[in-house]
Amino acid sequence: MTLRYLTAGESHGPALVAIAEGFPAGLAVDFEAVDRDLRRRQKGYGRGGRMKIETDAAQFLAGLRGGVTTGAPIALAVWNKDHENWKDLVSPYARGGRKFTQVRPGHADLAGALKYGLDDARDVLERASARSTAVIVALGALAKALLSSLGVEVCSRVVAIGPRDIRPDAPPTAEQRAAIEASDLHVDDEALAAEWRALIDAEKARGGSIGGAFDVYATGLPIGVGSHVHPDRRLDARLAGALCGVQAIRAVEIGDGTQVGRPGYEFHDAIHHDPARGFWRETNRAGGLEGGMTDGMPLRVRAYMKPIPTMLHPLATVDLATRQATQARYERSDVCAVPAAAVVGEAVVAWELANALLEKFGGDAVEDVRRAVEAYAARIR
Ligand code: EPS
Repeated sequence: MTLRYLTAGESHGPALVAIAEGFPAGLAVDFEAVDRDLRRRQKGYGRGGRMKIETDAAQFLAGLRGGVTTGAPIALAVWNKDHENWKDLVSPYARGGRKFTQVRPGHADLAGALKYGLDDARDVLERASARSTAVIVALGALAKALLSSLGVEVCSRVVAIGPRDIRPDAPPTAEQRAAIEASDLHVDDEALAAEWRALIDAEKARGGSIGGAFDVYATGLPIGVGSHVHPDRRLDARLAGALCGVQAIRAVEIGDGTQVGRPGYEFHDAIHHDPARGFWRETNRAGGLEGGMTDGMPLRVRAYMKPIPTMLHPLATVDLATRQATQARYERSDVCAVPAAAVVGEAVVAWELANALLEKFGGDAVEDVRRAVEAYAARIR
C-alpha cells in the first residue's frame, strides 16, 4: 500500500487522533477545506444532541510546514468537547459510571464484550461508535486535496431514506451540488427531502431509527486505475471494503451492479472513440469500473446504511451480567445519520482513489505525480 493510516480514540474520550503516511511532498492543504468537511459530517436532519455539543475541527500536529506537506507522516487530532462531561467515565485515567450490560441488538456490544472478555460493553461501544468517522473525514479531506491537484473531484448525494430510493446515473452538476450542500438531507430534490423528513419525524416519534443509502461519485479519473491482475488490487473490491468499513454500512453497489435482471446488452456500456475525447461511453451502467479498473467514466458507488441500532423503543436482549432477558439500553443517539454517512463515504472513497492513483503514478513530490498523470493521459488517447 502506498498510503496508510492508523486512528485511535473513543467517542467520549479526550480526542480522536490519526497518523497518515505516504502523502507526497508539496501538497498544499487548505485547513479551512478540511474543517468544512468536518462540519458537513456534523449536519443532517435526524441527528441527535451530541452534534449540538461538538464543533469539530482538525488540529494538525506534524507532517506539514506552512500548510504544505513535507513527505513526512502527518499527525492530526479532533478534540471531543463532550469529553468534559465524561472525563470521570471514559478516559485512560478514569473508569466510572454504571456498567453497560443491556447489550443492543445490531451493535458491537455483545460480540465485542464476549470476544475481549469485558464485563462492561462501554469498553466496546466507545470505540465502535461512529464518532471515529470524524477523524476519517479529516484524512479523506487530505486525500481529496491530492486528488484535486490531479484533476479528480469527489462528491456524494443521499439516494434513499427508508424504502423509497432514486437512481440518478450521473454525478450532480455544479448547480445540483450547491442544492445538495444546502439541503439538510444532502439531496437536490426538496420534495423528496420533505418526504424523507416526515419519515424521520415518524420514526423519532415512535422511538425508532431509519436507514438509507447514498451515492459517491468521482470525476476526472483516467482509464486504468486499479488492476485486474489480483483480487486485492481490484479497485471495486477495495472501494467496497472501504465503504463496508464505515459504521452501519451493510451493502455496496458498483454502478448499476444490483440490476442483474437486465439483459447483457442493457447492462454494459458500448465503447466509442474520437480524437477529441479519446475513449468514451454513452451510458455509465458500470459506474466507471470494469475489471477492477477505472474505465474513464465517472465513478459511481452506492452504500446502504442500516437503521442505527440504538433506539428509544428498545428490542429484546439478554443482560451480559445476569444472562437474564431484558431490554436493550438506550443512550443518546441519532434517529438518522445517512447524510453524515455520505460525507464519510466521500472520505473513504477519496482515500482509496488517492492510494490507487499513487500506486500507478506515485512519486515523492506532487509535481512528479502530476507529470506522470499527464504523460499517461497523452499516451492512452
Ligand atoms: C454514536 C452515538 C452518538 C452519535 C455518535 C455515534 O453519540 P453520543 O453517544 O455521544 O450521543 O452522535 O456520533 C457522533 C458522536 C459523531 O460525531 O458522529 C454511536 O454510538 O455510534
